[in-house]
Amino acid sequence: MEPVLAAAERIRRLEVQGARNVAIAAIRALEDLARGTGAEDRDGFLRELLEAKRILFASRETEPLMRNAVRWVISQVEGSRAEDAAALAEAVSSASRAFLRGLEESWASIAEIGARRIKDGSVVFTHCHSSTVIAILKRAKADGKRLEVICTETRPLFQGRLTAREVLEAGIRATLIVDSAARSFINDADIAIVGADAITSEGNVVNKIGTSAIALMAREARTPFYVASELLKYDPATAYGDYEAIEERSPREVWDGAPEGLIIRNPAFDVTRRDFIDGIICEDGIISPHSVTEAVRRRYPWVFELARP
Ligand code: RUB
Repeated sequence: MEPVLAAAERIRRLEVQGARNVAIAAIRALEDLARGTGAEDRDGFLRELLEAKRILFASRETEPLMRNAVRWVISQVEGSRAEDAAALAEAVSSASRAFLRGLEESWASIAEIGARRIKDGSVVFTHCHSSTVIAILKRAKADGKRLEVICTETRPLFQGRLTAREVLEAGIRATLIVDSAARSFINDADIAIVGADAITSEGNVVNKIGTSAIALMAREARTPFYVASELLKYDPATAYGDYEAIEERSPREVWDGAPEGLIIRNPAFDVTRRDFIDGIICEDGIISPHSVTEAVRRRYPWVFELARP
């Protein structure tokens, strides 16, 4: 279980960050596990995969893309006729490759569609670090648009600095602000685009803490607010009645050495209601949050089947 435990630890410690990178790391861990498996038969191998699934699911709780990915890879192996370890490992590997290819294609489509929504000369506001948003910004630049980016620093772990660095490296002018300055700068933006960790069956979006306040401010300032997300960030458990769990992280991330007895709360994510989202930029195009369940049902029906309680 070594590669899986190591990947789960890197995910927990945020050495791997962002929903898409988390899902990719989890898939790669399954491949490594399969390649070095000590299992002697199919049952033993499948037991190992299920244990890996348990460990990966527990690493960060608000990551449905990772859960959908792991469920799908395991379902492909369960559906294969492979019996010996080498054939089973090959089944994991080919399912993983297929999944990652699909993810890559979705990512490229989202970049292309999102870039079209950015008008020449625009100022784009973003929050936290989303590899999907960065892909849109780079694509807009490659398409010849002149643009600049305002990014929040994103307390407590400053993922906004990563965004600022990547935007600058892409040759795009970037301004970094403290989170509490968002209202002062949202008027300067022509469009706000953020990523997503989870999309619920009602079309609400879970993303880095602070996102919902930015959506409210954007509405008040009449700045269009978009979410860039693969449809596979949809959490089918929410369609079956569950609430999306919001990860709460260590208080030490907020204040290491705080006075004894002080209560510090550190939720990693919050929920932005669909009414404040102008559109979800996904591989199907720009869709209304209201239609997200139907879009997922059409394109990825297995998402619901594999998560059935
Ligand atoms: C990252 C975050 C990102 C989404 C989307 O939070 O909220 O906006 O994960 O990222 P954390 P991507 O740093 O806590 O993981 O578009 O890369 O999937």
